[in-house]
Amino acid sequence: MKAVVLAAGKGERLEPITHTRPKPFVPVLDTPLILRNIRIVKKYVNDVVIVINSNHKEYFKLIEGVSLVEQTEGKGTAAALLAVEKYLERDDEFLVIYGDLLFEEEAVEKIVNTNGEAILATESDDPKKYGVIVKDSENRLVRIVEKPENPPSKLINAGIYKLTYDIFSYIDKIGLSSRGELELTDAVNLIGNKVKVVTYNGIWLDIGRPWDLIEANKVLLDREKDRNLGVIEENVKIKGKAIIEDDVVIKSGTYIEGPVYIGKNSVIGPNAYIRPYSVIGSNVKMGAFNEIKESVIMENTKIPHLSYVGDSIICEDVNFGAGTITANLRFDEKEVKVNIKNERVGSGRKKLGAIVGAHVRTGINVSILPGVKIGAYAWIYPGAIVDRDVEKGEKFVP
Ligand code: TTP
Repeated sequence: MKAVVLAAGKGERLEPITHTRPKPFVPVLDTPLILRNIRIVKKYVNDVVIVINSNHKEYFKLIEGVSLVEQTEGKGTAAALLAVEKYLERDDEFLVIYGDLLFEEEAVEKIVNTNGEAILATESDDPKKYGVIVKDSENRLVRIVEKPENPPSKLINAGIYKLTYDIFSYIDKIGLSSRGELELTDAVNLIGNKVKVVTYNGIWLDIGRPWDLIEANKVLLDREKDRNLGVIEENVKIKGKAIIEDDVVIKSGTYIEGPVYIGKNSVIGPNAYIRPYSVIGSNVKMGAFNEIKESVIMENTKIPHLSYVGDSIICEDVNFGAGTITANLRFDEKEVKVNIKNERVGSGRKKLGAIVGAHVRTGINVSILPGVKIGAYAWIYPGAIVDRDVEKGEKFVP
C-alpha cells in the first residue's frame, strides 16, 4: 500500500515560523514533524509519496526513501491529491494523511486494519474548529460538516483516510468551497456511507497556529522517558523528567524542573533556570541568569544572559541581547490574542509570550509583549518595547 502525505500548503497561519521552513518541518522534540510521521507510516506501507509546494523542494529533497510530487495546480486538499492521480493504480487502496498532524502509530494501524474506505475520527473538546463527523449506528459516515456553529458531536475528522482510486471520480464532481479551495472532505462526503468511521483516542493535534507547536511538544514530552546523555557539572539540580541528548553540557548552578528536553550539543548555564515544558533544540546556548518556561527554542539560538522566555516560540539562529524579556500574561489576565492572517484570533491561552522568527537579533533591554510575532531576519534595536507585530526583515527602532 502507498501513503500520500499532503504537504503542499503555505502554512501562513504558522508565520513567522514558516518564514524559513515548510509547515511539516516544525520541530517536535527537535525532530521535524514530517520525519516523525514518515517513520510511523513506513511501518505500514511500502511507498510514501509527499505532495509538496514547488517553493519547498530543497527541504523535502533531504528526506530519504520517499517520492515527491509537486502540486502545480489549484488549492486545497483535493487539488493536492489530484497531483498524485497518475502515480496510483486503478485497484490501489492508499492512505491519505495531512502533513501537519501529530499522531501516534495506533492511528495508522487502526485505519490500515479496516476493510475498505475509512476515515479516522477523534474526539475534540472544541469540535467547532474542525470538520465534525456524523456517523450512523454501524459507524458508517453520514457526512462531515465543516466548522459547524452547533456541532452535532464531539467527533472530528482527524485527517487520515484510506481511499481507493474512486475518489478521483468524486473529486471531478465537486466545486470550490467558500474559501476557494478544492476540499477532499467534499469528495469524501459524496462517497457517503461506504466510508467507515474509525475512532482513535490517542495523541492527536493539528499544528496550524503557532501555539499549537508549544502544545505538540508538551504532549510528546509527557510521553517520553527520562534519558541523560550529556555532561552535568557539579551543583546542578534536576527535578523530574529531563531528556538530555548527546554532548549537552549543563553548567554549575543550573536548576531544572522537568519535564524538559535539551537537544544535542546545547550548553546551558551556569546558573540558568529551566522550568517545565521547555523544549530546547540542538546547538543552543543558554547562558547565565536566564529563565525559560513552557517554550520551544529551536536549533542554533543564543540566549546568552539575563533573559526571560515564557510560553514563547523562538525559532532557529536567533540571538537575544542581554535583558531581552518576553511578557506572557496580560494585566487583566484575559486570553492572549494573536494576529493570524490579518485577524485577531484568541489563542485559548491566558499565558502566551512571543513568537520570534528565525535569524532575529534583539539588542539589550528589549521587552516583547504577549502574543507579538516578530518576522524572520528582523532586528530589534536596544531598549525597544515591542508592542506590535514586526515584519520579516524589519528594523524595529524604539
Ligand atoms: P491547511 O492547514 O488547511 O492549509 P495550509 O497548510 O496552506 O495552511 P495555512 O492555512 O496556514 O496557509 O492544509 C491542510 C493540509 O493539507 C496541510 O497538511 C497541507 C495540505 N495542503 C496541500 O497539500 N495543498 C493545498 O493546496 C492546501 C491548501 C493544503
